[in-house]
Amino acid sequence: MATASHSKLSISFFLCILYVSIENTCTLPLVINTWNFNNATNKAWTVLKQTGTTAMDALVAGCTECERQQCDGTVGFGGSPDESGETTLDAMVMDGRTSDVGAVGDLRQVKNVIGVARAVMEFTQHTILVGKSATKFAVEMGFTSESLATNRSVGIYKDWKNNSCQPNYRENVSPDPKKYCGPYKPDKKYFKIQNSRRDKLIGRKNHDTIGMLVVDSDHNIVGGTSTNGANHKVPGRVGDSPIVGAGAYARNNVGGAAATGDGDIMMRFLPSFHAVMLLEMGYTVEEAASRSLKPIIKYYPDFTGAVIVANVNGSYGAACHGLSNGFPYSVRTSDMKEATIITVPCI
Ligand code: SD4
Repeated sequence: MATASHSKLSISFFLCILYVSIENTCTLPLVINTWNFNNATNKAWTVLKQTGTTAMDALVAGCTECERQQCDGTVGFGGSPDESGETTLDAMVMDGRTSDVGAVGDLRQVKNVIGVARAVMEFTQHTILVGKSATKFAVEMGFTSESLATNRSVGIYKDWKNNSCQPNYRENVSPDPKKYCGPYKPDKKYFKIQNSRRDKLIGRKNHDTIGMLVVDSDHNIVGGTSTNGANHKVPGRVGDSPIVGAGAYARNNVGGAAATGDGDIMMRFLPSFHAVMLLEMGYTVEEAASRSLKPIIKYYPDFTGAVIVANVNGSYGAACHGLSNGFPYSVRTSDMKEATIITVPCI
């Protein structure tokens, strides 16, 4: 009898350990974001704890902090100049209560891109605005128009020009974009037999978006992203970050997800939407995160990227692919005094 209950105890102890090791669960509220951007996490947390604020206020404040601090040089102004040397920005916000979304792509000359994304949600019936017209909208809404260039972005651009415009996102054009700068023309001799992006242009060092999820004490969830996209992109390029379901997704009663990495590849698979659908089907946050990357890996085995996932009850996790040192994300819950960085190994 004693032995039976002892083994029962050890089995449940084992199951508990197993559960803890695959699923982090916290007391709400919860703020979680990609990479080790813990100042953004703490900022969102502080705003969330003030009276009269919403999860959306917290998310926008957290991502704005990252834009101001130019997190890793890949969020905010002064990073990732395009082929013409200009920094352009992408961002989105999504409210899980209503499925309301605001997004902006290829935004020029306005620093607070996540603020503009929120303005698209709050002051229009549209979902996404892009390019110079988005700048005009932003100025109408009270944002300042100013140059996003810095000494750093000018230096990155000059080095790239001096290096024969390498690395380079063009393909199937003349002159050979692997050797020469443009202008380019289509190469008529070319027949496409493989999917694009056979070269690894996106890695840990040139690409980091902040993707954030906030779950308030009433289980409301919001998600959002902010980035300056890909270094040396073709002007006009919009990445995955402002695309709903790709950059981020949030649905009340279920959960949310946000992605970072090679957006040109990742947006083809809507990993954030996919992860939330997997949560809805009953998968754990960890399973939803890793399963959402599986179709991408199947078609693009060399892609680099990661996804964070949270459900509305406070479980959270992440998965990554192609990052040799794993993927760090930052989280803060009621059980923590400060934002905590957790690193997951890649699948
Ligand atoms: C993009 N996904 O524009 C973004 C950049 C990024 O980690 O996430 N980097 O492709």
